[in-house]
Amino acid sequence: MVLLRNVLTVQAVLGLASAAAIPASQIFSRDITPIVYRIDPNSLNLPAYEEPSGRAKAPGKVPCLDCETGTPPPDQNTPTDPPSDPRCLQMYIRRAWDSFTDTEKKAYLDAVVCLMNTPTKTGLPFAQTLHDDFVKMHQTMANYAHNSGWFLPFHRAMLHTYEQTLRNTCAYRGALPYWNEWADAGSFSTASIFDPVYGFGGNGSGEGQCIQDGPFANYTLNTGPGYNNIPHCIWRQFDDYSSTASARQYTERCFELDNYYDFTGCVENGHMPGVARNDLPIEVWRGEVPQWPPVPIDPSQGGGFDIVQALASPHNGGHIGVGGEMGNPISSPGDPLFFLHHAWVDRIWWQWQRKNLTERLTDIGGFSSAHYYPLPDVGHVPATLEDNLNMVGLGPDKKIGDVMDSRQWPLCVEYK
Ligand SMILES: [Cu+2]
Repeated sequence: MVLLRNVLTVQAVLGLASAAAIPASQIFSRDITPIVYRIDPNSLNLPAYEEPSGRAKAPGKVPCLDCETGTPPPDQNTPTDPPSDPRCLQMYIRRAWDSFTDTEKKAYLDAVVCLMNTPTKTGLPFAQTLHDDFVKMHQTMANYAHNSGWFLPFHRAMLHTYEQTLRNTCAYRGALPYWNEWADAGSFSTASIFDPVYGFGGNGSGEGQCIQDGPFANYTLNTGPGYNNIPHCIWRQFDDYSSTASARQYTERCFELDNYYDFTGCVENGHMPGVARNDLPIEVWRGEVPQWPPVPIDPSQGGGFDIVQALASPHNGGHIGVGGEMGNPISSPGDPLFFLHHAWVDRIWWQWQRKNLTERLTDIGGFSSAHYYPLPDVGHVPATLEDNLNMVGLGPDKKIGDVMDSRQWPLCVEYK
C-alpha cells in the first residue's frame, strides 16, 4: 500500500496519472493525514479574493453559447418583482433544471465545461482548474460546513460564488438551476437530468465507476477523492433505493420544525427532535473511506448502511442516491451535479424561511464546527450571524448574516 501510494503520488505530481489508470475505488486515504480539525478557518492562509475588473473575459476557448448568431442569448431570468434590495441590479431567478429549454441547458453545461478548463485561480495545492478550486473550497471547509450550524449558510454562499464565477469567467447569462429531486426520488437511474446530451451524463461503469457519457466524461479531477488530491475521473454509482431519501415526505417533515437548529439537522441528516440521532460513520467524514457507501447497499440482504432507515433527508438522498464522487462528503463538488443538488437544498431552506420571515431571517443555531453524533460536543463554539464564511479567494467572504436573506444583496436570488 505504501509503495502504491508513493507511485500514485509521484504520478500525481508529474501529472502522469490518468483517470483510467487510477480508479477512485482503489484509492485509499487511510495513511494520508487528513486536514487538521478545529482550526480557525480564518487562519488557514488562504488566498484573498481580488475583485474582477469589470466583466471578465473567459480565458482560452469560450464555448459557443449561441452558435447561430455568435452572441450569447439574453437573460432568461426576467424578474417578476422589483428587487427587495436596491443594490440588487438584477435578480437571479433559479429554476428547476427540468424547466430549462434545451438551449438553456446547453448554455449552462457549456459554462461548466469552460470553468473546468479554466486554470486555477486560488493556486491552492493540487488545484489545476477553477473546477478543482471549488472542490478545494469544500475540502478545506468540510469540517466546519457539515454537521454544524454553518451547513446551510456556507453552502448558500458557495452556490453564489459558483454562480458568479460561471457568469464572470465563463460568460454564462442565466442563474444557477436546481434539481427538483422530489420528482426523481426512487428512480434516479432514469432521471432526465442524466441525459447524455442535454444533461450531466449517466451512471458510472467499469473499473472505477467512471462516467461514460455526457459533457464531463473523460474529465480528470485533480482534487479528491475525500481529502486526497489524486487525478481521477468523475464517478457515479446510482442507488435508486437510497435515492428515496429525497422523497417529498422527508422534506415535508422538516418544514414542520420551527427553529433553525432542528430544521438544519432534519434537512442535512434526517435528524428529528426527540429521536435518537444517527450519523454517518466518523471514518466517512474523516475521508478515510474512498467511497460511500463502502459496499453496495442491499437491504434485503441486511448488508450495507441503510440510509433511508437511518438518515433520510433531502441532502443525503441526492448525495447517496448518485453515489461515487457525489457520495463523498468531502470532495462531492467534483461532480458538477453537486451545485444543482445543493441549490435544491438551499431552496428548501428558503421555502422554510419564507414561512416565517420575521423570525427565520435571523434564526441560526448549532455550532461553527462539525459535531458528530453520538460523540460529545466538547469544545464547539455556537454559530452566530457574525461568523465569516471563507470563500478561499474565489469570491468575497461572507458573514452568515449576509446570506440569511436570499433576495438581498449580495445574493439577489429568488427561487421559482
Ligand atoms: Cu457540503
